[in-house]
Amino acid sequence: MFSVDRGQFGPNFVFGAATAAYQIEGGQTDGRGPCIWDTFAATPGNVKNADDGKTACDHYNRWPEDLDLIRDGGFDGYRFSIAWPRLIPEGTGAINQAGLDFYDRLIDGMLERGLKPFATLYHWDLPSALQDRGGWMNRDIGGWFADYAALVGRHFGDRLHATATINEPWCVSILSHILGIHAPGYRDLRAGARAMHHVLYAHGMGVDALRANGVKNIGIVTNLEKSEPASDKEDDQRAFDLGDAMFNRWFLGGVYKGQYPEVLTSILDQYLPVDYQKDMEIVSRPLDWAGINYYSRGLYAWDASRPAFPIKQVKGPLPTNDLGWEIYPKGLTDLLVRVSKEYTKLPLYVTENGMSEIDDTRRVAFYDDHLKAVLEAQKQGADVRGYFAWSLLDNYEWAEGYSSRFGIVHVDYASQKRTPKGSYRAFQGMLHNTR
Ligand code: IFM
Repeated sequence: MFSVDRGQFGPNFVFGAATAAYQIEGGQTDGRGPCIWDTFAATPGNVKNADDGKTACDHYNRWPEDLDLIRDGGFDGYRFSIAWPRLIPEGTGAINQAGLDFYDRLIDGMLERGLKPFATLYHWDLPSALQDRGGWMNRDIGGWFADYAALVGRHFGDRLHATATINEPWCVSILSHILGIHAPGYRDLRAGARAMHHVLYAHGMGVDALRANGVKNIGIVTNLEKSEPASDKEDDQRAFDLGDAMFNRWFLGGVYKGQYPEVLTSILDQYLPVDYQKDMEIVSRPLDWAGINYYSRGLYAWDASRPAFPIKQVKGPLPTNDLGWEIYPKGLTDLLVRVSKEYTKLPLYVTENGMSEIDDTRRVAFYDDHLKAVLEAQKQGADVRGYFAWSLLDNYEWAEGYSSRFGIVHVDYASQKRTPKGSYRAFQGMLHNTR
């Protein structure tokens, strides 16, 4: 049971559950093209147990059961992503009718069940053919993404309640091109700097293409971290400033102010695309809502042994989830308030929040504490309009494979049986009969 009541969040507050295509769909048939996660996962050492998304939760076939679970949980909305390589197998050019048909069924299935579709266009499954052409390092991705967004807009736009261009541009760029942890697995500053700009440029191009095709209610989903200094020492304060710029201010500043933080451009200038400044108007196209994914905080200390970025993240003293991420509900309040004070007055949605954990009683407490943190943010003036649990199902947790379980519904991967956990029941208890 949660200690909060849905009435406290306001009359039109949207409660939802979230997933992403590669993490749950499987169904790599019917003309879907390969994506960067297929080969990244096939490369030894990249993913725990060499797990891949070939079958995942078989949502491609079992979607009616999954939508029933969302409806029966009392949720108002479903945040899902569309797989670019399912619609356009080579990333550009020929369209896969079976892909359009799948998302037609899925979106109509949501509407039939009274669920609001919150679509995300890009949740990391870049068509491999585009990676061959440089992927996020190539400025042409602005046009490729705009063409894909136009197709989504034309075909599905009038049935979508809300549309996000990109999920977590920090992951798309820094985690995947500088830290090498996600596909395509680069550890290269030039690759990273290019991806950091192109992902936001493509976002802006996508916004224009969606709007030109009549889509309303457009946003982007940034993953934010509550960055803090590891100590009061001046060096750690400087480390925090740089860490916060990398994680938060680059993306928030770009999208909502058309400006990147100087502390970072001064380091990355030599690697950023020439004349990137000319794109900033596109990067900061007006939006209709702002999505924020929140999981943890980051503690930063100075580390002189790393000349380009003299910072490191250190472990903090707070309880953690089973991936070692500190649990810090106050961070969610602080970030929501910060975004609404410093960046945008748009309606805010917590588009992901959740916990990797086997012991579900800890997950119930996690959700309860974070829901209270949302109420506190509202009290402090943040215009928060929705909250999505990550995730509906246990699923493919990227480099962690299937060993990490974020679901409020347990998935037995051998039988594909879904079993609601206590956390699902807690949401159901709070939401039941109130839609
Ligand atoms: O599973 C991911 C999701 O794809 C994006 N946001 C964070 C989640 C947990 O790591």
